[in-house]
Amino acid sequence: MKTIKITILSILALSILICTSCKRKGCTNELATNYESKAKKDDGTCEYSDAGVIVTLDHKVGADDLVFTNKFYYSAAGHEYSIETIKYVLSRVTVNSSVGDVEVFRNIYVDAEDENTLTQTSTVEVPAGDYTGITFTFGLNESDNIASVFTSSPETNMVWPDAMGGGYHFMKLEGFYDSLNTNSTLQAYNTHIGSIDGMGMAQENSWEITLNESFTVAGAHHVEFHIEMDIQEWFETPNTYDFSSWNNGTMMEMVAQTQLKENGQAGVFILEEVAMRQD
Ligand SMILES: [Cu+2]
Repeated sequence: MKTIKITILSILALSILICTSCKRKGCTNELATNYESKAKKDDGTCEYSDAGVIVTLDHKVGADDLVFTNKFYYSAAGHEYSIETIKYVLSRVTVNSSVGDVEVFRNIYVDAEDENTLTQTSTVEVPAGDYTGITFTFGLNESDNIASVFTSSPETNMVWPDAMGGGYHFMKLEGFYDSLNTNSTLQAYNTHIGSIDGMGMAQENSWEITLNESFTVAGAHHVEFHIEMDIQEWFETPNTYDFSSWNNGTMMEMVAQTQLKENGQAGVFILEEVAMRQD
């Protein structure tokens, strides 16, 4: 009787042992840092490494691709216009999550004509986890908009006159438009935006933009944000911006600055995609 009992017990013990080893638990996600190739059942212990951040900037004009100089676009005000230059500054680029935001860039300088500025790689990594989107400032906020923020060219070429408050242009968007009144003669437009504080005028012209999209960083080597600027939107919504309403420049035209600011806050920037890269 005793022998039978022992036999039953050892069979039981053996089967438990076999069962445990055949259903070994552990992390079953190959992208995790603690992936266990022999694990059959995931026990929720997977851990992931931090991911680098890449921001790419894409420029469109309505439905069209941006082509410099040789292409004319139609503005909502009825002008044909070309684009010769588009340079701008974004700052305090921050990836958002419910457990804490991570600033990945303090400043980004973009020249749409310079390929090197269209892909920006951060030195900061974001921890694995769930995220809700990305926030950045168009231009430089009041405390950041100081002379020492940029120290070398081409960024320093964005300098804003001291008499108008100093700091930097937030954007230079320039080209030519047809003059509806004088017919075929092309006129230059200089859409320059920056914060104004001087010559009897004051207006803060930087603003924060949040682009929401839920994503999870888990096992990606890089998380890549594809941000698009729709240049047409600077001139369209909610204000129909008319190049011919201003003289050569807009820097001292408060109404122009306000129209551009309101349009910029509306729909100029779009988050096209958040892509996870394994490389
Ligand atoms: Cu200017």
